[in-house]
Order: sequence, then structure tokens, then C-alpha cells
Amino acid sequence: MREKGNIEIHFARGTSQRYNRRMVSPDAELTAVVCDLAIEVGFSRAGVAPAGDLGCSEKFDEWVARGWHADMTYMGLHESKRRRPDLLVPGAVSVLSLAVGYAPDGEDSTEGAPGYIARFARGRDYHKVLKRWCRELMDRLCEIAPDFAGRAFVDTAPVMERSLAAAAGLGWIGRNGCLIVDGLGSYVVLCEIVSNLPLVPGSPVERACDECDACIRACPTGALDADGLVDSRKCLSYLTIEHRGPATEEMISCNRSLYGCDLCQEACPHNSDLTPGDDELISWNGPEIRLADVGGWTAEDWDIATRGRAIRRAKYDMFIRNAVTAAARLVE
Ligand code: B12
Repeated sequence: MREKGNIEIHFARGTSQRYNRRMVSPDAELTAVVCDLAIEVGFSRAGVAPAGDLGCSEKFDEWVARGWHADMTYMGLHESKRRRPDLLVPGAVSVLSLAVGYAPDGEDSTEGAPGYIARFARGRDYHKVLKRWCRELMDRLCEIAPDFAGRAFVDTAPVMERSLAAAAGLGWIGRNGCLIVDGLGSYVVLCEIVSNLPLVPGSPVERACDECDACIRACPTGALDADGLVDSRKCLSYLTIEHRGPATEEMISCNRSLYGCDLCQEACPHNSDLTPGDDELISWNGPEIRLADVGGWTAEDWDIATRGRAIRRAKYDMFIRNAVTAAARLVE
């Protein structure tokens, strides 16, 4: 959801001079050790993608050309770096793609209820949690590979996180555009470590949803095309999280949420019987945010309620706007 700031740079102790050192050939044993370490640190899945061109920029260009990035103008920038992580991190030869599940534990009673918060944003801000784990993992990598140098990205910078995860074989890209991982569904958040480690890339897995169009039918605003591209201008996730202006027609007629949208994911048959996600990501130990309360919030209430959470991306006036449109569903 965001693209600027928060890029972490990490060099193995005293090795920054050797960052561009000659690489040895891909090492299967090192790859297995690194992926195991990632799981030990807390990630649900780990895999490797090459740091060069992923060969999927045509679709991306089409998305931008259609204007489907809406007001996220940053999505049209840094074209070549977005395509090639090794331009973003010179000297990098591999991308360790990491996923964490956030499927709810048990029945989700809030499904579709007016005033719900999308699942990925219910607990502690995933950027903070994943960054902490990346830091921990990079410290461990320094211990096993003293020449390690790399940078971690969590939803920041021009990185194609879904494409990297698909190239690494963590899952496939569904018709709703989401990465779908066996056992975790699409309820995963992603991050990556782009580094000089000579890791062996995985292989893409076959898409298992060509026969199904449940997600396309479930989107009340028609934001999905048949091929996994999303028209942000119509997407309720975009409208409730990124769109800064007044409520649009789509929000007035369809919005049910305070933050984000899960409708195309809830409809997905791959999102049932999932392993419950990480506790920190799926639950919050502060007071629950209820639709009825948000209408009466002051800016200070917003500040207190959103601290440490991804929902803080929607500013006070956006929250009030989202609440008003969601509340309209109560009287329909
Ligand atoms: C901009 C953005 C949005 C926009 C646009 C979404 C979109 N679908 O394009 C908006 C605000 C709408 C949005 C919404 C959401 N987002 Co968002 N978003 C991003 C962001 C910053 C960039 C995505 C992007 O580049 N879009 C442009 C399109 C064209 O690119 P793409 O979706 O990656 O699609 C490419 C792949 O599908 C590839 N491809 C297709 N098949 C194959 C096969 C192979 C083998 C390969 C290699 C590539 C490939 O081709 C496409 C073009 O290159 C990423 C973080 C990041 N830096 O990547 C998070 C990210 C995609 N979002 C995320 C999340 C969680 C969400 C929401 C679920 C949140 C919510 N509940 O409200 C929704 C989902 C909406 C949806 N159906 O996509 C997660 C996705 C996790 C997942 N399981 O896929 C990400 C990765 C953030 C993260 N760090 O975890 N998001």
C-alpha cells in the first residue's frame, strides 16, 4: 500500500566495501539454510526469486496505461528499478521472498458486517512486525555468511512483491490479482530481502483458478478484469485507504468497511480451511473499533485508536468518510 520511505539498509559488519564482490555460483545448501532460518524467525513461507528482470512488466505497463493506478502517481515512477531489483540494490543477485499468513483463527463473525476492518489491518501494523523479523533474519544471515549484504523491503520502494513471490514459487496470482499460497490462501502479506547471497531461485507454481470467477462476481464495483488486474479507481480497498477526496459513487452505493476491502478474497474458494495467521497480525489488544463510535471520534480519538496499526494510513477525515458510507448499509 505504500511506496516511500522506510527502506532498510543492512550491511554485514564491516563488509560494505565488499558489497560488489565476485559471486560464487548458486548454492543449494545455503538456500535451504536461509529459508529454514526465515521460518525460525517467524515467516510462514520463504522462497527465492532472481534479482534480474522478471519478465512481467507488460501487464504492469498496461495497468498504468489504463490509468488503473488512480492517484497513486508513484506507481508510474522508477520503471526500470521496479522491473529489476538488481538496479534497486546494485550487486544483488537474489531476492528472498517472504510471506506471513494473517487468516483469522476460527470463524470470522465480522465478515461483511458494516464497519469491518480488512483482515490484513486488524492487528499490529504488519510493516513494523515484518521489518523487525527482517532485521532479525539479516543478523542471522550475517552470522552464517559473513559477506552478506542486502536490503529489506516491506511494501516500500518500487518492488513488485507479488511477482517476486510468484517467481519464487510461493504461490500463484489469482484472478483477483492476489498471491494465493497453498494452506494460507491469499491472506498473506509479503516482504523481501534483496541481497548478494547466491541463492537458487524457485520455480513458479501453476495457477489453480482459471475455471473460477467467484472473485470477479463478488466485487460490487466491477473493479477486477478477468486477468488479475485491478482498477484502483473502482476498488473499495483503494477508495477507503488511499483516496483522499470526498466519497465517490462506488463508496456511497457499496462501501461497508472502515478500512480496506476483503470481498474478492472472501469469495475465493482457496481461502477456506486455512492455517491461522500470526497472532500479532490478527489481533489487537486495545479496544475494538466499532462503527458506532467512529462517527463521534475527535482527531485525538483517531490518533489514539490507530497508533501502531496499519489503519493509520487512513487519516482522520478519511475514517469519518468511510464510517459514514459504511453506516448507510445499516439502513438498507
Ligand atoms: C498499489 C497496491 C495496491 C492498490 C492496487 C492493487 C493492485 N491489485 O494492483 C490497492 C490500493 C487497490 C491495493 C489493494 C489491496 N492490497 Co495492495 N499493494 C499495492 C502495492 C503497493 C503495489 C501493487 C502493484 O504493483 N500493482 C500493480 C499491478 C499491475 O501489479 P501486481 O498486482 O503486482 O500484478 C503483477 C503480478 O500479478 C504479475 N504476474 C501475474 N502472473 C504472474 C506469474 C508470474 C510467474 C510472475 C513472475 C508474475 C505474474 O503481473 C502483474 C503485473 O506485473 C503492493 C506492494 C508492492 N510493492 O508490490 C501492495 C500489495 C499488493 N497489497 C497487498 C494487500 C494485502 C492488499 C489488499 C488485500 C488489502 C485489503 N484487504 O484491502 C487489497 C487487495 C486488492 C486486490 N484485489 O489486489 C499485499 C498483497 C498480498 C497478496 N496476497 O497478494 C501487497 C503485496 C502488500 C504487502 N507487502 O503484503 N493494493
